[in-house]
Amino acid sequence: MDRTLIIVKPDAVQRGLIGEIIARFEGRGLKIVGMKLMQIDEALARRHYGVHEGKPFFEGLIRYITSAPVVVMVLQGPGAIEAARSTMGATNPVQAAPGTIRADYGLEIGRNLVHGSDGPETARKEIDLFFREEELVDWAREADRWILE
Ligand code: DAT
Ligand code: MG
Repeated sequence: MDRTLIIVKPDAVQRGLIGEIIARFEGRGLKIVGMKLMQIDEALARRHYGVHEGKPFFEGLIRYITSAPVVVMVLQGPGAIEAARSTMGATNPVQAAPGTIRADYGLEIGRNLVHGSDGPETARKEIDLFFREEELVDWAREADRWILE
């Protein structure tokens, strides 16, 4: 089963949108197999966003993601990466489709509320970066037979 790493970013936590954002993913049928509130330190932020190092927005991105607590989650389900990305919407909230998290709650690319892994390899790397194996819970959800054929 596919897994993806989601981060409810500092702006979303500060704005009281944790529950709203989790509900979008949960309602869609993605299963939460890991979740915690934490404050990302600079070293972890630089590793997580390593692919963007050197870009003009990089230092601002590091300041933003370390500026307040975040909620990190591992979501599981068929096509979890793509499903989560489409629920999030485009990177720039003004270009995101209405109904997506970023469109419904955001206006600027630097305050876009939520992170989701962009591919299977990134997902594996990001999950390892944020969670120890024993922090992930492999549980049977009773509703699965009504969500998954
Ligand atoms: P995504 O978060 O949709 O995967 P990304 O991986 O390209 O987008 O970029 C990571 C984050 O960096 C993104 O959520 C917001 C910020 N960012 C990306 N491009 C930016 C830009 N041109 N200006 C400012 N911030 C940017
Ligand atoms: Mg990305």
